[in-house]
Amino acid sequence: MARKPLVAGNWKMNGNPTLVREMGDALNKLDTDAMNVVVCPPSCFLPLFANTSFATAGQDVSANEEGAHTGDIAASMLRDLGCKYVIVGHSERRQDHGESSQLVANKAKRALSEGLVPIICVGEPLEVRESEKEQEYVEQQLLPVFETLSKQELSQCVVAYEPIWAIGTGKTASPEQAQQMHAFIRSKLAEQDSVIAEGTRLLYGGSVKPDNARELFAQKDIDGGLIGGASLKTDSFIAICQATQ
Ligand code: G2H
Repeated sequence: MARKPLVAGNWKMNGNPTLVREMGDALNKLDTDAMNVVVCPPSCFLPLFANTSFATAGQDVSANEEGAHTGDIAASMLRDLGCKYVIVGHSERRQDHGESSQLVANKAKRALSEGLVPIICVGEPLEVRESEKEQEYVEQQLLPVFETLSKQELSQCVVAYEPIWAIGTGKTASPEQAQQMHAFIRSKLAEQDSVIAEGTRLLYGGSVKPDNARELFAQKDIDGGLIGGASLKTDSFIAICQATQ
């Protein structure tokens, strides 16, 4: 089954209305038929992205439907702001906010219930990679997702593998290291359902740049990228989107 490439730009806590305008103008000129392009700005900028030919995403979502949860944002609110996707379980959320893999799975379920596609992030820290336990670590992160989502829900998800040691460090996983983990994640999905495994888009994230994107995206099980720093400049983000072709 052919999987359509997906490139998502995670602005993290960066950007301003000028970047919204520049990125919107540049991406609207991009031929997005052959790939899905997603911009994940801070949620306060989402209303500024109107009438775009690309999709937008939240960077996080509450596992709750509504109510007394100061600072959180509901899936229904992201949907009403035009989002199609939402990132859940980014390592910075797991680290800075103590998010467990069960909470991440609950967030994914809530997002799906409002029609959003969750981009579920997994990835190991350096010490785990050095002790060669990265597959066990990622499997543990995925288990609550498998236990919490129905197969129908799982089939709607995107999974992003982001080794923590490669995030914002300039160190990228080699294409072979990345492919190996992506193939492992796909094999774990296949244990749930082989059709879902074939259809699920798996993104690589961690210091993706225009000069390493093409080789990473050429790997059999890598269907695109979750891009941080390099998504903050129109030229580099567009070059990375084009590297999927
Ligand atoms: C990983 C990635 C985007 P960067 O966090 O999610 O960031 O490309 O800056 O390593």
